[in-house]
Amino acid sequence: MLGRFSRRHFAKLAGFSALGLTTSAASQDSQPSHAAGQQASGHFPDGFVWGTATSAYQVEGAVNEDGRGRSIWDTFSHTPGKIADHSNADRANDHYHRYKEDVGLIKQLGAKAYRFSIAWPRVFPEGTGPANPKGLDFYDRLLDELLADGIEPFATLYHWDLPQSLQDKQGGWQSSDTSKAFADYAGYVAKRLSDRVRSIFTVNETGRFVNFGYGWGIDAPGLKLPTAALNQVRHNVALGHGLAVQAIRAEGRAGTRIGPAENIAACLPAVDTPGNVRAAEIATRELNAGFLNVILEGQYTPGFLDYAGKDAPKFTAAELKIISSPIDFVGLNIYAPQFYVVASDHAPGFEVLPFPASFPHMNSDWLRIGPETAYWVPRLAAKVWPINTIYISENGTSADDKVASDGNIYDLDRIMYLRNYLTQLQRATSEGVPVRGYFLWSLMDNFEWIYGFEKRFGLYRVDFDTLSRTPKLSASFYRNVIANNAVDI
Ligand code: BGP
Repeated sequence: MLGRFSRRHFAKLAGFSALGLTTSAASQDSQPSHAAGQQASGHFPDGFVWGTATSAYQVEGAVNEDGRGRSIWDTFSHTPGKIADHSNADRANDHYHRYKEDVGLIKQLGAKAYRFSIAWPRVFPEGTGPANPKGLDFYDRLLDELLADGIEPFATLYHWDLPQSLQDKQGGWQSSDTSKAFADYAGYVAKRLSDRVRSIFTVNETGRFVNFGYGWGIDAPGLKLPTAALNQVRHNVALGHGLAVQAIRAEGRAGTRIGPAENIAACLPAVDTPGNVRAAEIATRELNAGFLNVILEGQYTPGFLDYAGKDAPKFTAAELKIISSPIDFVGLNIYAPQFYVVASDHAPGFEVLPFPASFPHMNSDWLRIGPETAYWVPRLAAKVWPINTIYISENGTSADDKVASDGNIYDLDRIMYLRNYLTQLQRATSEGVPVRGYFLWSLMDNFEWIYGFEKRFGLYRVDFDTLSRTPKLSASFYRNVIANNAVDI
């Protein structure tokens, strides 16, 4: 079942995968679009932020401790048939109790930043109403530990673990009351933690959880809503993001930095010509119309609204203003190339090419290998939108990560993947693309949603029986990159 829902279906992301796809011939122009060879040394800019990432439900465990409420992922993972290995994250990595050891793992890498998420149902067990007095205690301890070790915390407020009662009461993100509840939660967290957390990601991967969770029934809450309702869900999430930005500005310390972490629809020129690069810019804007573009431009594109027709989200001008509240950075989760495009004479000016069956992928079927994604996606994003700070908020790969007879884990495929993506990212920074940091997914193997513990993305291998953590070879690779502030090309 799971195979049918690979991220190739991301094409349907904004509900209009067919937008403007014509059969016209690929553009044949042949001028290079930029000067080549500007990146010589493999070095990243001074002050580049090297980090790793995890999320609450995937690592914390302790789901019944200290007053935590239920989340939609507790319900979903306990529903038979939803998780490939029939697991759940009741215990996961037990990070809730082992956070000191885990901060030590970050330190051993030499990483200076850590992206984690806060579990909304720990803070407001029912989503709204009285805060749990113990709800932020764990994060207080975690923050103190990180800061004592000189590691800068980046907190994500919503990495998919919606309080179950909001789903039960009001259909979760189907209601704009959830957008408001999210803002209240965001303001509360900012008030309590922004003395130590200076950078906050609002929402992780709207492009995934809206479609997978509310459209195709693959992720929690497992709904299959019709298009109009799905577009409204996405709009409510965008509204929740905007309201949260305002609440954090109102309640948090001055200078708290805010932005989304989005799995941007990754559009790349199939062949690097000026015409195709322009086509990829158009595609970047149109294929991200439902979330990133409305946040950054303050309007739904005419193409999006035309395509949606009667299924378009209902919105007001005042909401668009809230949604596009100024932000400080954009986080881009970058894994696979999704749309290789060429120029087209037909509106809207790009054509998406089909993937050949032989296109290579990593251990996860959906994770096609396209290192240049790490170059084009930030470059095009910075061209299309007024962004002066980009973080790669996630990048990484699963691998089979077997323990060799000598006890080591020789994850050479992960190293190959990282080396190539980082080389392309360095190419972007050397051309002035404003990428300021990189968070490798993931610090350690964890509960990978519908795949359970079957897919391993960590730099550290976790034995889910003993919960011991062991560095893989890629941990040495990454330590070396961080130490040199350069990729070994
Ligand atoms: C992103 C999520 C992460 C992580 C990663 C791997 O979508 O933000 O939480 O899970 O991708 O993806 P998956 O577990 O679906 O293979």
